[in-house]
Amino acid sequence: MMDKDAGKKRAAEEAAKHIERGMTLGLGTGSTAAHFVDIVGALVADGWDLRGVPTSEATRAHAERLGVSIIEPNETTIIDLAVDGADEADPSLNLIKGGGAALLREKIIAHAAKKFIVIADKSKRVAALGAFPLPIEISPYSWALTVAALRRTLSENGFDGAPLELRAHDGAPVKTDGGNLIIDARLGRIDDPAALEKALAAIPGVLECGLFCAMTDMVIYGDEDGISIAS
Ligand code: ABF
Repeated sequence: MMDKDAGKKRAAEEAAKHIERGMTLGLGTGSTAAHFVDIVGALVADGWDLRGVPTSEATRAHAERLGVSIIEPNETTIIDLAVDGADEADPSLNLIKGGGAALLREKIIAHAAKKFIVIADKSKRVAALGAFPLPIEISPYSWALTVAALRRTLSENGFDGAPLELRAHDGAPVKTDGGNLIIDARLGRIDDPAALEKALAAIPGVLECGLFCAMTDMVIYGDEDGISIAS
């Protein structure tokens, strides 16, 4: 049985080779990205001049505990390198993200970064996206109307009747750091993720979806034997 955490750690260590002194770093969310934040914290403790832009309140708290200086996304327009996890990554480096409900801030930071590197254990490597339910962040103001529009758009894009689930925890809807809701769409296989990403973005009330297309520079997969890099 592969030790997933060892793979995650290896991938984070490989990504850390891209850190240079003075960088502003986009800090991802999830258990894999947490290993990268740990490394950034160790470098800061060693005197490296680094700043972190967190993609979630959880990552902010983790980075602050390690003494990493935090800079807010509305205080900077420069992110030299962003490193984050993913739920799935295909051979074209398209991703599904959002299992951790941080996809809106993650996508803003990933898109703004000069270089965006994804770190993952090898279980995230897929031939095609979609086995992992697609997270879609929607406004709580209009969720019933938005879900109806979502069903129509999915049907028009070949996903008629796809099960949609309002993400909940202990019976209450999950709220993102931004106070929004998450719909998880069980699509099965997404053959044209870029087309679907564009169609979903056109729906008023859909704030973001977990398809990250044509924005990843490198995916570093870790496993018990070492790492493999897709770029
Ligand atoms: C975050 O990390 C999310 O977008 C993604 O769902 C999650 C992956 O979590 P983990 O690294 O714990 O598998 O970036």
